Amino acid sequence: MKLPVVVYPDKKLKLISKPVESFNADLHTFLDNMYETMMQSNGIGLAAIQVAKAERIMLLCIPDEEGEQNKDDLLEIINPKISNEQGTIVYQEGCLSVPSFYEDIERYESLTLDFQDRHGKKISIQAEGLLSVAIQHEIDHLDGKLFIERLPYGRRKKFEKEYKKLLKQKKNPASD
Ligand code: Y12
Ligand code: CO
Repeated sequence: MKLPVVVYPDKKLKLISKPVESFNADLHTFLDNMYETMMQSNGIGLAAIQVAKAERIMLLCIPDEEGEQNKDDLLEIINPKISNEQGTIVYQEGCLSVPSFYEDIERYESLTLDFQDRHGKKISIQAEGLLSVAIQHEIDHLDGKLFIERLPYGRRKKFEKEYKKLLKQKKNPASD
């Protein structure tokens, strides 16, 4: 089932998500629904708060060299912790909760991610490049932070002005 995506400036996106304690059938159904929502929305990453659940859950499905997303590459990440952050990378980020906006954001180039899978099993991976960027973007969601909050003052102001205009157009398309 595709779930509705929470869109900025909804205040839910500012909530700090809580750790998952039960790795039960309800969690598995929720993860399956998140996957459908992400894929049907053309996303490569989705955090639970983006579908209104304030729990430390995120999905990532990074495209391969041909740009295809394969279910074998799906990462279901629960209660993540990052460490060993190194280097910097600038990547143009987008977010399903901030539709139509893409901005260059600086992140760590590589990191170690420790998390639990849908059964509660502990997993550790090394990430670099786009995977590292996407992990940091989604962990920000779990901490109530959006990528636009990482923009310098001037770019953030410009974003707010353009976004307001876009929301107005969406509300009243006849006014353009
Ligand atoms: C780099 C890139 C992305 C992330 C985090 C995950 N972000 C996304 O998955 C964003 C997806 C997205 C999809 C959109 O829809 C289409 O392209 C059809 C989209 O388009 C519109 O809103 C109109 C915007 C974003 C981290 C790092
Ligand atoms: Co996002």
